[in-house]
Amino acid sequence: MLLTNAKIATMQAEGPYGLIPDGAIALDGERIAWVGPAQSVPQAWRGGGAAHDLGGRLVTPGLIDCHTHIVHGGNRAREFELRLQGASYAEISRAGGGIAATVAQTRAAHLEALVQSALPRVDALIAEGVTTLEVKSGYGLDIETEARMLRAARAIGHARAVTLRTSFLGAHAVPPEADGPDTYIDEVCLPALTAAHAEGLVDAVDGFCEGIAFTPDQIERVFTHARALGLPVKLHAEQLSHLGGAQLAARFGALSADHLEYATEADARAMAAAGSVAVILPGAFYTLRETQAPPIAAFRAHGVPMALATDCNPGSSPMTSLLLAMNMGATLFRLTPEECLAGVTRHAARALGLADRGVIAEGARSDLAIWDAEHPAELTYRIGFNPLWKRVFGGEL
Ligand code: DI6
Ligand code: FE
Repeated sequence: MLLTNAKIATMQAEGPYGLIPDGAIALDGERIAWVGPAQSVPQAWRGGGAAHDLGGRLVTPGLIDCHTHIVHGGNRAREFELRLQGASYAEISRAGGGIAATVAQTRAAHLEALVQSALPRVDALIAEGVTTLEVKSGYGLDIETEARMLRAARAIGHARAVTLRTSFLGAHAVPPEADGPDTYIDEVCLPALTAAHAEGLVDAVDGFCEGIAFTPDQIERVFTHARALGLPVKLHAEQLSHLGGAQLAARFGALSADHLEYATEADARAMAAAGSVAVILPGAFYTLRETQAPPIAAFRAHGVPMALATDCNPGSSPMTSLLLAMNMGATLFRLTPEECLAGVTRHAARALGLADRGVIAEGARSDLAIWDAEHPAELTYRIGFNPLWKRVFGGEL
């Protein structure tokens, strides 16, 4: 398939957006065979059967939402009301609400219910050009429900034209029945990880390092186990306070550290040295009405790649729009529109350890988003408007 008459934001590192103003893309099934200026299309691809004139439309890599909790039972609209009346996220969590409330609803949902309730949210992301989606467990907090969440995630990957990547997040919260965090880690979380991994359900291991969740020492035990199983790690770090999670993640060569509102310059330096991506989650910052912004300037100065994601979850970020996350990244954190687009393409791929996507380049996966837009900055600039025309997933328009 040859796509012609396209404005292409390749997102290759050279030049703004790696832009080709009048370009063409040759797709050989699941892989991109060639991309370049219209006048240089290789002879073999000229005059072939399946040419599509895109009418000058904008083409970007398929978008990647690299941090979601999109599989979960129920919702927390009632807590949203309580927070508007003044209760804080941490207070609600200490009173047994918050993550624990979603755990109860997730445990009560069978596999098919988890899949069916997640699909409309997944479809909202797909409608915005998402072709790769990460999904975490972490609302089961027992061996069976953690596995069921991940099975639901895998089922979604089979039900829709989207690549699904899973992260095991057993260290998300201490469940109400547990005899303290240490016992929970040793007797539930680590065995749950072993079991889920044995079933082929785990692509990466995540944790929540926070006062209302787990200490760096406890997370380190989870990471050590992940390493023994040969699984990459990532971490919710420095979201509500600074506990040292970002540097712990860096020490383990983490794919990413996520949230990072309270991260420091030293954290940025450690993450740069480790090659860990900073995953910025403006939906949670916005929903929790945080005032401390992540240290974007330090990430920039130290060359830490920044990704952007929805953090779609029923508590701190009930958001199913990656385009809105891009707009928030720019307006709340002063990311440039180019950084926002790199954050949902090239850098998001890296946050998932995927080297074959996130750019339009020879050999990369044929995952594309085609937009009714003239310039890539439009994707970040608009609020609540979806200019997607079509997606290409694995070479299929
Ligand atoms: N940080 C978050 O923002 C979400 N999880 C996490 O570790 C919140 C999850 C929730 O409130 O249900
Ligand atoms: Fe999260």
